[in-house]
Amino acid sequence: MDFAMDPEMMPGLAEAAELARTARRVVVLSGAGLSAESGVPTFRDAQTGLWERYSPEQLATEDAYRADPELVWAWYQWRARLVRSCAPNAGHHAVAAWQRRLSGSPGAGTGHDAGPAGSRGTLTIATQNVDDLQERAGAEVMAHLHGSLFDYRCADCGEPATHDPGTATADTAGAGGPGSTPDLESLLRIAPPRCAVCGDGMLRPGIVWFGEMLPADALADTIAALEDCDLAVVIGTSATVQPAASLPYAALGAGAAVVEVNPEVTDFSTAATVSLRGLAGQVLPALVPAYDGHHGPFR
Ligand code: BV8
Ligand code: ZN
Repeated sequence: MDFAMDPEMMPGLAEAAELARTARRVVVLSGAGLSAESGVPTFRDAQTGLWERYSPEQLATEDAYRADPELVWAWYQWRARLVRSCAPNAGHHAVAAWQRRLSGSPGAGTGHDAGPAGSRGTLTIATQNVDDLQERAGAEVMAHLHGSLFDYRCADCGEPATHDPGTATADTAGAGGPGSTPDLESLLRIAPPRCAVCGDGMLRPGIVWFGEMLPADALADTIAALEDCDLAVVIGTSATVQPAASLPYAALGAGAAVVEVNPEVTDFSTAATVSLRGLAGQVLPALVPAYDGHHGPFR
């Protein structure tokens, strides 16, 4: 078993890799840390550029949107454009490859790593992340528990809407801050488009704000998957925001093993079966089982 990382280097890695090799019903629960190595700031990382002066917790609420829709709308447009300028990292690709290998999908490739025709298991992804990097790495994501930067709806009639946030511009280059040019300041306020259905409402991002319920189906499907899995992998979340932070316990309660991947200790670390102190982009490629080409188990 060749690791990019030496198992001796990281306590628990060999145990976690063995759990990954034999697991057939895997659930991945991911947080902002999975996208950190792609350059997407985690929710609590200091805001950069023009946005340094604002606290994300204050902006990510309906009250903030109602009080200053142009500011909140501009913040989400900035974040969407920033995500557009980032690429999936090795962690996203490892999860996507694992999903393909377990499902035996043609995308698993035809060579050494190909899975046999037909499914040998499942890997279900539920994420707290509002970016689309896991999809852009080729994976199927069952649930975006906190919504997506690329979904929109009318704040009044609720009708879904399409909107293109555009691509990276000067404001996403981290420019701005004191003495920034006046046009960058104007990027702090952008009027949300009007709803094409009711004509009155403004568009809002399809994001779950603090104080808002998570999408009921997404939450129920995630809990059901966790209660049925034999392994859950919790990647890059500080386990502070509820109810998402309680989800890993559903897997533990159902008797599954739970592996945590985080460079920091979290409130969940002591409950995890194995807690790996490392970066997603380094640890996950070492966890994903390499298929040995026969119809037997993963090597
Ligand atoms: C709700 C979208 C109530 C916004 C987000 C108990 C039960 C229910 C609710 C509550 C409760 N207690 C408190 C609440 C209220 C609140 C809450 O949890 N507050 C917290 C602050 C205490 N919860 C809510 O409001 C939720 N709603 O419950 O509704 C209700 C009930 C009944 C009826 C009506 C309403 C809604 C919560 C969703 C909020 N929206 N996101 C946006 O993005 O703009 S949450 C947002 O913050 C993220 O999605 C993420 O989930 C969360 C944390 O963000 P981060 O800290 O950045 O990310 P993360 O936690 O993932 O931390 C980064 C981690 O990565 C770190 O651990 C770091 O070490 C690690 N890392 C860094 N680099 C790497 C890495 N790991 C691996 N590799 C690396 N390279
Ligand atoms: Zn409307």
